[in-house]
Amino acid sequence: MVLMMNAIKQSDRYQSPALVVGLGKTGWSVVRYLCDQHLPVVVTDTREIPPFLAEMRARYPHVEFLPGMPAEEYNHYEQVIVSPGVAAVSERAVGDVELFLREAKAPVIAITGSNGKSTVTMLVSEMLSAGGHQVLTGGNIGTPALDLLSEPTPDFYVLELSSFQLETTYSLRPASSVVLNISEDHMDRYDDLRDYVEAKQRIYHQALAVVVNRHDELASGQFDSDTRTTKISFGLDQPQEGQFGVVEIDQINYLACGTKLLAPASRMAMRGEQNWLNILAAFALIKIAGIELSEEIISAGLVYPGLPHRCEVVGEYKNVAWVNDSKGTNVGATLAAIEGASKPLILIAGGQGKGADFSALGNAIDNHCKSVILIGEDANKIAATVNQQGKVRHVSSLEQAVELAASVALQDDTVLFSPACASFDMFNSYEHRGDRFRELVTLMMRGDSHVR
Ligand code: UMA
Ligand code: ADP
Repeated sequence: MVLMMNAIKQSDRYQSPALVVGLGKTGWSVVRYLCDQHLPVVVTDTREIPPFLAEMRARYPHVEFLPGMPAEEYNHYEQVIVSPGVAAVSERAVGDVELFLREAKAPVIAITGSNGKSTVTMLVSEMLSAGGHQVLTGGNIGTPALDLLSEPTPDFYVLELSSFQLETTYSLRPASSVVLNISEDHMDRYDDLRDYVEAKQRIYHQALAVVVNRHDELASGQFDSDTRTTKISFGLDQPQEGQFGVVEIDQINYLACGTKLLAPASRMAMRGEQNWLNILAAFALIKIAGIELSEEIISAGLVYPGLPHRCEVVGEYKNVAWVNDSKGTNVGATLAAIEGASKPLILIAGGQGKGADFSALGNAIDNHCKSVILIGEDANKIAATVNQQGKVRHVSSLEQAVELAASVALQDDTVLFSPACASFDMFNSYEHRGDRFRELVTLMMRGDSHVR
């Protein structure tokens, strides 16, 4: 122990410390990674008491914590490692994913897009595992990438990457990568949609092989015309040879690669055409990474039930279906959920809008919803985009929203909770929000008229 302390002191003396900005999940993984190599670290956060401060103080009491450091001071440090939630602060800043990639020894399959990232990440992981490959999964999905380095080297790393993480990543050379789709998100962080798309497109820059959505020009970008990189496309139409798509025969839709039928789409446990796209993208990522699509791999994708909070049926009561889509945190996700839901539809939406344009949501409410119950900070912004104002109801809590939905729902209706907004005005996270919705629906089904 004394020897180890000396080692820290010695390296402290000879190396200037790295600055870690943000002490959430990512910052804490970076601190552990650097401290466990006895590298000197200084940590800052805008909050006086960030989420992992107590853990850090207990485990690494020597690490200096300097809350509220002004961004101008970051440049005093040679190495600046920023959390994804920190908007670009210094040319020199890198993210945790960059540190991970400098050390990772296995091929990486990298997934981004506005919606479907976590679902496709899980599909690829489950399918590769079913095919007998060792897989480690992380990134934006929740396990910080650096934590994967403490496990034995797998056959593949499967990484979900957000636009924020891609902004500060330079060494990514994925075996295969995809931008699943683009719709407006995080407009409070980017100057315009082009900036957001540019960040997403970084996943393609040095990729060995790419998968593109052939019906989403913003997502596929330069790779629509680029012939230098190995490329496979996916879409819901009939695919050309070697591409993934849907073939209709005798009114049955088959997931297909070229003319080869892989399985009827109805065999998928996950519902909705958005999930046909997701599984096709996952097939393409695996194939282009050099793995044959065996029966085991295909079956694992078909039976995958989906993650909680993504169009998850949480109750059937008096012939009304209650669907939790709390992960619908942008307009694109909620549009897909509305499209895929059984009608007649009562929508519960609202929260923090992140600067989004809600007009497409307003149209969808006019055309597909029997009523909409709005909650949260940006409820009025959503309401303003609906032409048929008679459909709009405002309430001040999720509890009231569930109570009102229960009182107006008729047999065969669906109540869809898909906020199209972030949760932070009323909840800690989208999981917290979705768990509360599930709990309220369960209470309501038990016969409690007062869902509170
Ligand atoms: N902070 C600052 N200065 C800032 C901004 C934040 O000091 O300017 C501090 C906060 O006070 C807080 C800490 O940074 O203490 C939080 O850091 P963070 O917001 O980067 O969050 P982490 O806990 O590190 O989680 C991040 C991702 N969060 C974001 O990108 C906002 C998680 O994705 C991810 O799972 C995790 O790393 C592991 O990789 C969440 C997310 O919402 C699910 N992602 C967005 C999305 O999916 O739309 C991109
Ligand atoms: P992400 O990780 O990109 O947020 P998720 O798989 O967690 O994606 O799903 C987030 C939301 O997007 C959910 O509301 C889900 O129903 C919806 N969704 C999933 N796949 C797609 C898709 N391909 N296109 C549009 N929306 C989708």
